[in-house]
Parts: sequence; structure tokens; C-alpha cells
Amino acid sequence: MIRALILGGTADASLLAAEIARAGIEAVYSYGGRTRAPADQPLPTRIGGFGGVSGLADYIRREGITHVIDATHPFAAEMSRNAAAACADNRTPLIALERAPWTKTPGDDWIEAVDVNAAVAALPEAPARVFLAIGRQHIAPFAMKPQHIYTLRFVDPPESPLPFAADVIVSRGPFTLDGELEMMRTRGIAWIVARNSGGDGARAKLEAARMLGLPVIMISRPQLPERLRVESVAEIMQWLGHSARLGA
Ligand code: 3Y8
Ligand code: NAP
Repeated sequence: MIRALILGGTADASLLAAEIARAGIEAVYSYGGRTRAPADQPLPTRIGGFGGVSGLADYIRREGITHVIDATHPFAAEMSRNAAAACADNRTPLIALERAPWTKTPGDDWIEAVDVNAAVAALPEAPARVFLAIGRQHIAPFAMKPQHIYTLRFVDPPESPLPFAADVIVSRGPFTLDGELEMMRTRGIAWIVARNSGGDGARAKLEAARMLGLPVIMISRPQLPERLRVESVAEIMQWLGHSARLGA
């Protein structure tokens, strides 16, 4: 009998939840609690941290979880590390649904940055209009270059003062090419900072940058632990189906 835990919070995780609900597989969907009103899911849903590796391992045992699916965002590295450790402790089958990184195509003007600090260093000294498409949690280092005119994009309105003067767009995506072009043109954006999230939900900004000939500082993904990893919902369903046939 399968009882799956989906570590969610992305568009792909929502697609997976719909498939799992349709297949009538017992599962729980989990959000970290980062946003005020996360999208509803067609599965029983929990919101908030587990309390580190031990908290997650206890949850798995207490809730009789038989399979864990890590469908978190590629930058949710701590959650992924904790899931790998907790599943190893409990010997619980774990699989990751991880979309491929975006890759540079002809016409893209990308500057690779290994982390946020490298992205700050990659910005010019001369004042420029910069769009930071990296959310809310990791913007503090840009206070090192206050000379720029920053546009930020958050899911929810800011609750505390910003570490530097900036204009905030409140929008949760997914984003459209027309919307991104309009925003960049009306704000005279000259630089874009993005994280290599992959997927379709936030790709439009890259297409808009290419069409406008704008440079993109692309922050590469953090190292994630070794674990079974697939890129499609179908492969997750096969993995679950396989387990079901084995009577796991
Ligand atoms: C809470 C769930 C859907 C899912 C939407 C995807 C697409 C838009 C790309 C830009 C980049 C960013 C950010 C982003 C993307 C989708 C998808 C994706 C990037 C929601 C969601 C939760 C979060 C958390 C939030 C982070 C923030 C990051 C905004 C829901 C909407 C910038 C990542 O205020 C905060 O604390 C926000 C925190 C983690 C990164 C950051 O550090 O600020 N996502 N995003 C999840 C939870 O609590 O477990 O509210 O419904 C999900 C989505 N985010 O329904 O189509 O890739 O799946 N989310 C980044 O750098 O790429 C936006 O603006 O161009
Ligand atoms: P993170 O830094 O990897 O995780 C920090 C802690 O938050 C985890 O150790 C865990 O707390 C808790 N947590 C994270 N995701 C959780 C989940 N799905 N369910 C329960 N607890 C969770 O995480 P993050 O980068 O802030 O991402 C948080 C959520 O937003 C994730 O669901 C992720 O998929 C989603 N998201 C993130 C990004 C991004 O750019 N990082 C983009 C889109 C969506 P405990 O240690 O207490 O268990």
C-alpha cells in the first residue's frame, strides 16, 4: 500500500499532485510555508517545516509514509538534502522530480554566476536599471551596489523594509512573454539577474531579454545530493506504479 509524501512548491509538483490524485494514490502534499496563499492542491496538504532531518524522519515514521517524492525547486537545496538524509535513515524510497536547467541558445547574452555574491560582482559599476528576478530571500547582497535602480519581483508584498531602494512588482507567475517585454520596456531594464530554475513558469523573462538584446546574469544551481532523479511526471508515476506492482 503506497502512501506518498510530495515535497512540493513548484508548478511541476502541482502537475504531479493532479496525476496522483487522478490515479487514486494516497499522498500528502507539503509546502514550506513561504507564501501567504499557496495554490490549493487536490490532495491533503501540510504547510511548514518538519524540523530538520530528524523532524522529517519522525514525520515519515509517524505518518506511515512509504515513498517520498522531492518535487521542490532546484534552489530548495536544504529541503532536498534533508529529504535524502531522512530517507536514508528510514530506508524510505526517494525520487526527485527535477526539471532540466535552462541552456543558452543563440542570441542569449548570459553571464554565468556561481552564487548571488558573484552575480553582484558581475553587475557594472556605472548606475543601471536592473531587474532582480530572484524573489525575496536572497537579495541582501545587492545592497553592495546601491547605485543601481532595482526592480524586484516578489510573490507577496514586502513585510519589512528592503535592504536597498527598489521598486517591487508583486506577482506569483507563471509569466508571459508579452508581460515580460512590456515590463522591461516600460522600466528601461538594462540588466536581468535570474536563477537557473528551469521549467516553463519563469522562462519568459529569458526570451524577452533575448529579443531586447539584454544581458542576463544567470546564477547556477546549488549542488544537490545524489538521489534517483527524473524530469517528468510520467516517470514518477511509473516509479510509483512499479512500486505498487512490487507490493511495496
Ligand atoms: C511557496 C507556491 C504555479 C507555481 C508557480 C515554477 C514557476 C512561478 C519560478 C521570477 C522568478 C522565484 C520564486 C519562482 C518560480 C513558479 C511557481 C516558481 C521564481 C511559488 C509558491 C511558493 C513559492 C516560493 C517562492 C520563494 C521564491 C521563489 C518567487 C504558491 C509561487 C523568484 C525563484 O516570498 C518568499 O519567501 C518567496 C520565496 C522561495 C524565491 C525567493 O528566495 O524569494 N518561490 N513560489 C512554496 C512553499 O511554501 O513551499 O505560493 O502557490 C511557486 C512558484 N515559484 O502555481 O504555477 O518554477 O514552478 N518562485 C527563482 O529564483 O526562480 C520567480 O520572478 O521571474
Ligand atoms: P530550502 O531553503 O531548501 O528549505 C529551508 C527549510 O524550509 C527546509 O529545511 C524545511 O524546513 C523547509 N521547507 C522547504 N521546502 C519545504 C516543503 N516543500 N515542505 C516542508 N518544509 C519545507 O527551501 P526554499 O528554497 O526556501 O523553498 C521553500 C519552498 O518554496 C519549497 O517548497 C520550494 O519548492 C519552493 N520554491 C522555492 C524556490 C526557490 O527559489 N528556492 C522557487 C520556487 C518554489 P525544516 O528543516 O524545518 O523541515
